Amino acid sequence: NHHHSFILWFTGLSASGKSSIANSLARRLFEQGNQSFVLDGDNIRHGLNKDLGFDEDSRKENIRRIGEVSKLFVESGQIVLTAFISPYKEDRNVVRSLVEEGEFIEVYVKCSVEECERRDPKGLYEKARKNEIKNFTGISAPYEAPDNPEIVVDSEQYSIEECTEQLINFLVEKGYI
Ligand code: GGZ
Repeated sequence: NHHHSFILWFTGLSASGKSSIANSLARRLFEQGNQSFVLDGDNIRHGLNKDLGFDEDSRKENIRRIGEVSKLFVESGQIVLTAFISPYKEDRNVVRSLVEEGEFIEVYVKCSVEECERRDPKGLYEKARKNEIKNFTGISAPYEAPDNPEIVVDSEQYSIEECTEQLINFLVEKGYI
């Protein structure tokens, strides 16, 4: 069962390192001759999904659209890396069911709320604590960790480079690249 196009679906809290790891992995893949494309808040929430907020229904619709776009990428023969919190199991499983078996690789970027809050690169956790941002994942909105992700990278314990290396090893071992 050999796949050349697939979705690497990163899920995890804000500031867990999803985008950094996805972008670092995309660079590594490129160096090895594998074209890929990263979808994240920068190119999706500021464009296609700029009409969506962060209430439960909006997040669901955010993930649904990203899933459909990712499916198109897979159909066009690409490797797509998505970096969204995607806090609901059900919504991630909907995306999983859109593509063929083996084409959806769930990557859980594991990092505690405490550590994400310590990092707080954009000051969002601080604002969430003061209730200046409502429905903030990990503070005032839920995050449902995956039960059976294809791979877990522990970004609390390991660096971006180490997590990237673990993902490359996974992809090689499973015959994806
Ligand atoms: C969570 C929020 C919120 C709320 C704004 N909750 O660290 P960031 O800034 O760059 O990443 C977060 C991003 C989350 O968007 P996603 O599309 O990944 O979320 S979801 O999959 O749940 O739809 C954060 C910022 O947007 N942000 N408000 N209330 N993150």
